[in-house]
Amino acid sequence: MKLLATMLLITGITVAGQTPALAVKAAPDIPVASVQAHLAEFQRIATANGGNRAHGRPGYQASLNYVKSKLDAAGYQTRIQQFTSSGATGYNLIADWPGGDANNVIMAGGHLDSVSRGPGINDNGSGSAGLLEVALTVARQNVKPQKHLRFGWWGAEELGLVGSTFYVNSLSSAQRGLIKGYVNFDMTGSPNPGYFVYSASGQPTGSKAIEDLLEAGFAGKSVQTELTSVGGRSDHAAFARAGIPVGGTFSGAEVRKTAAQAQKWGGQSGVAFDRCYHQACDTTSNINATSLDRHTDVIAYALYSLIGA
Ligand code: DPN
Ligand code: CA
Ligand code: ZN
Repeated sequence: MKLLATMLLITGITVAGQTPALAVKAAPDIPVASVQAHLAEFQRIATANGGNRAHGRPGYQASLNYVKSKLDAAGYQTRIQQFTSSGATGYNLIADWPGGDANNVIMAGGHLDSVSRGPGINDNGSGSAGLLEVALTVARQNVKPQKHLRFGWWGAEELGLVGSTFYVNSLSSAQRGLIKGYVNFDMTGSPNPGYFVYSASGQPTGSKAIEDLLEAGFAGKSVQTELTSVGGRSDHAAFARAGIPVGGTFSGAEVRKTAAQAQKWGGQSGVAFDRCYHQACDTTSNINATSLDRHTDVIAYALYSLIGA
């Protein structure tokens, strides 16, 4: 009885009397307050460092230190990768969760830099904070995945996908071949939000399996989605060019919400999904908490499924 209770605890399955065949962990519901706490820290960092977290500026370095220290304390193997862009040193943060099949790697990532005009809390504090909280949840639950899980926080995306491209170029073709999927999260808390999934057909190696999985994650929360063709506008493009299957979610940027979209998702039609896109007003006030919560839960859902948690 004691052994059975322990087993049920470990597997997270609570149905009494049923012995699970596999130790499958249900995808966690990430508390949005935990994600918002990371955003508050990014905002504090920007405010203390000239109002931004941009490549080559002290606010970027402070953001990197914040994310890295959280991951280190949680048991991740972290690594900072340096590169040079526009005469300044840039940094990627790579974090590996120990364990899983090293020949089957699943990656999730987003860019950590802001533009120099503002603090970049939606673009892309939102994706960065969501990825961080999902990573910390994996650690807290001591997930033992089948596949190997790796996260990336990219530098200098706003200068043209510089950090993610540098990372992909640093891999041998054999190493690239081990990465079975890359999921990108860039802008997830837009104030007039949409629930977009990257269209697999909009990428050289867009993954229909990842597209379906992300759609299923939203459907499980009764949120309708639309496919969007994000092309080369974020870091997934660096992975797609290297032949790695990619996907992602997005809550919208400068494009205006249509009447049909406002009908479906609420919010204001004829207004940009993010009116503060690349502006000084991209602060913690520029975040829709419901969007941040839903997109982050879908990040967790997709990753737990992809790694075989
Ligand atoms: N990465 C942002 C940018 O290029 O400014 C915003 C963005 C993300 C746009 C995802 C499209 C898709
Ligand atoms: Ca949640
Ligand atoms: Zn941007």
